[in-house]
Amino acid sequence: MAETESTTSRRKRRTPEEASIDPAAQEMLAVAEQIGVTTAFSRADLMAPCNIGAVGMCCSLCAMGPCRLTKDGSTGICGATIDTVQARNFIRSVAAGSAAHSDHGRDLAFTLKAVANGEAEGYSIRDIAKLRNIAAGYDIPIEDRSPEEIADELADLYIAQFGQQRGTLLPTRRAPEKRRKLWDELGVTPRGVDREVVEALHRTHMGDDQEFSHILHHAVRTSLADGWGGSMIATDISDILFGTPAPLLGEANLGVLKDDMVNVVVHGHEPSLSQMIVAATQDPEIIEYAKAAGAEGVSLSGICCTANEILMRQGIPAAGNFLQQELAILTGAVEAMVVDVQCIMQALVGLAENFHTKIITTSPKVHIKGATHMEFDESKALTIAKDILKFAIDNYAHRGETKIPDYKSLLIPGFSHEYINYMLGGSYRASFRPLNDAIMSGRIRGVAAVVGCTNPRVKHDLMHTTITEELLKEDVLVVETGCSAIANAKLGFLLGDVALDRVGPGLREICEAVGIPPVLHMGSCVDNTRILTVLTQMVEEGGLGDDIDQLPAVGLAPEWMSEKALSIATYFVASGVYVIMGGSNPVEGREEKVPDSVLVADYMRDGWEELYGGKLEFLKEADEMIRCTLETIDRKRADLGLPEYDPTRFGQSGDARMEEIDALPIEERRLALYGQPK
Ligand code: BF8
Repeated sequence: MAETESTTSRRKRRTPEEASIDPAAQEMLAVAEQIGVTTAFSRADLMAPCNIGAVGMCCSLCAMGPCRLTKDGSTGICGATIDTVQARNFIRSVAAGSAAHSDHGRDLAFTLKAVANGEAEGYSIRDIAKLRNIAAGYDIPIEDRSPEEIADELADLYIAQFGQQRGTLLPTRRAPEKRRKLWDELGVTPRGVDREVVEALHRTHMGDDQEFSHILHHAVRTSLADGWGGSMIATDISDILFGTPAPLLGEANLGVLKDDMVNVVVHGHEPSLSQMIVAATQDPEIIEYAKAAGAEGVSLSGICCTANEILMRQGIPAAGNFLQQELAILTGAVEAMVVDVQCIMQALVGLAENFHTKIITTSPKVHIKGATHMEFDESKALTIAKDILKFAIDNYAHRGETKIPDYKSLLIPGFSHEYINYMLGGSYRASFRPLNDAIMSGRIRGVAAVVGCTNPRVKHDLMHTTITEELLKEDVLVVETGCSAIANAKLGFLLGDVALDRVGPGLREICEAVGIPPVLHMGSCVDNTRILTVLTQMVEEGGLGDDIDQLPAVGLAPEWMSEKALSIATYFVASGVYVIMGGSNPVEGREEKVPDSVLVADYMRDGWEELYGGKLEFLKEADEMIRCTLETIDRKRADLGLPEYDPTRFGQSGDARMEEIDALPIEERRLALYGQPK
C-alpha cells in the first residue's frame, strides 16, 4: 500500500514535493517561493489550526464569550456543556452548507422560470426529455404542452420548495419507500428548504436547543433539505437547461492553459454564467476580437465545481481543483479569472496583483475588495459573457513571462445517472440490473463514492488518489464528484485504458464488458444527488435489499474542508450510507476525565447508525479508511447473503485475456479458445 502522509507539521514549511503529489502543483509552488508570494499551502504551514476551535470546544454564539471549554467539567458562561457546543457548531455548519447548495438551486429555478418566459438571453431548454420526465414525476401535465409551458410550471413548483412551510419537500419522494417511511417516523422529513435552515439558526441562538441529540436531529433534517431538496433541484435544472451529461473526452491540470491564447478561467459553482461564457468563446465576433489582440483565440478552462459543470457537458478542460486556483494565476498566463460563488479564496486578488491577471466577480452575493465586478444578469447573459471575454482579451497585451507546467491528463467525465442506466442496458433495456448482478456475483465487491475537497492541511490529492487506487485493486467500483474527481483524473483513473491495468480482475471484466472506466465522474458537488439517485435505483432494481442502508456502498471525503461537505456527509448518513471523512474531526474535543465527553462523535457513529443505518466517522489515515470501507462492504454483502468476495474466481475473460491468447502460437491459441486443437 502506498505510503500516506495525512498531516504535516505546522512548524516547518513543506517543500513543493511534500505539499502536493501533483507535479504541476509542485512546479507552481516552486514559482511561488521564487517570487516570494504565499499560497494556501504556505499559509497553512505558517498558521497552526486553533486547537480549541478545530475540535469543537469553542462557543462564540454570544458576547458573554467566546468560551473555551478546555478544562475538565468546564462549561460556557451560560452553562453550555461541550456536547451542546459541538452539536451547535456542527448544525451551524450543516445549515451553511445546505444554504449554499440550495441557494444555488434556487437561482437556477429562477433562471428556468426566466427561460420559460423568454426573459433569459442566450439560454434554451436543452434536455426536453428530462424536463418532461421530472415534470411528470410531480404530476405536472406534459401532453400537448410546449417545453416552455412545462418548464414554467416546474420552475414555480421548485421555487415554492424553498419557501414551503408545511408538508413534505417534494423531491424526497424519489427516495426508496422504506427510507421515506423511516424519515416520517423519525420526524426528519424536510418541510421546506429555507424553513429547515432558519430553524437550525434559531435553535442555536443563545438560550435555545440544549440537548445535543435533539440538535443533531434537526441537523439531519436540514441536510436532507439540501440533498433531497436544494441540490437535487440544482442538478435537475442544470441538466434541463444545459444538457444531461454523457461521456466525452476532457483534459485536466494546469497544462490545459495555452501560451498563444487568451486564457479565461471560470471558478466557482453556478453553471448559468459559465455556460454562457462557453457559448461566447465560439462567437465569431469574440474570435476576431482575440485575433486582433494578437492571440490565436480564447481558451476557456475551469477550477473547482464550475470546471466540473462545463467539463462534463462540453468537454471544456479543468485547470485544476480547489487548491489549484492560486496556482493557475502563478503561471502568469491567465488573463481573467471569473468567479461566482463558493470556494473562492480572497487571496486571489492580492496574488493577481503580482501578475496581469484580472479577478472578475460576477455574483450579486460575492464581491471581493480589489476585484473587478461585472455583475451577471440572466436577461443579458450572452452580452455580459461577451463583455467579460472582451475585458480579458484587452488584458492579453499586458501578459508578461509565462510558466505553464507541461502536465495534463485525459479523462472521460459525464456519467450522469441517466447515462449509467443507459450504458448498462441500452436504449430499450436501460436498467441497473447488470450492476446489481455484478455486485451479487462478486465481480464488483461494492461501490465507493470518493468525493469532496482538497485541503492544504493534508498533502494535496494524496488521500483521494491513494484510496481510489487501493479500492480499485479490491474490485470496488468508484464514483466521484467535485475536486476529488479532478484529483483522480490527473492520475488517469478516469480513463479506461490507463486505469484498467490497475483494477481487480472482476471489476476489470465488468468495465471491459460495459465499456466504462472503473472511476465514474458524476459531476459537481450538487451532483452528489446523482449518487443518491443511483443508490435508489440499485435498491429498486432488486436483489440488494429494500433500502439504501443495505447496499454494499460507502462514501468518503478524505480531504474535506468546506461546510458543504458536512451537509453532504449528513444527508448521506440519513440516507443510510456509512460516510468516512478525513482530516480533522470537528467534534472530537474531549474532557479526558469525563467518560461521556465524546458523546457527539459517538452518537454520530453509533446513534445515527441505529436510527438511519448509516453512520459518520472521522478517520485520520488512508489505510484506516480503506480498511473500514472494505470491512463495511464485506459485512453488508454477508448480511445480504451474497457470496464472500473472492477475486480468484474472476479474470479468466476480458480484453487482457484475449490479448494474451492472440499472442500465442496458432496451436496453443486454438487450445486456449476451443479446449482442443482444431
Ligand atoms: O463544491 S469539493 S473544494 S469546489 S466544496 Fe469546494 Fe470542496 Fe471542491 Fe465544489 Ni465541493
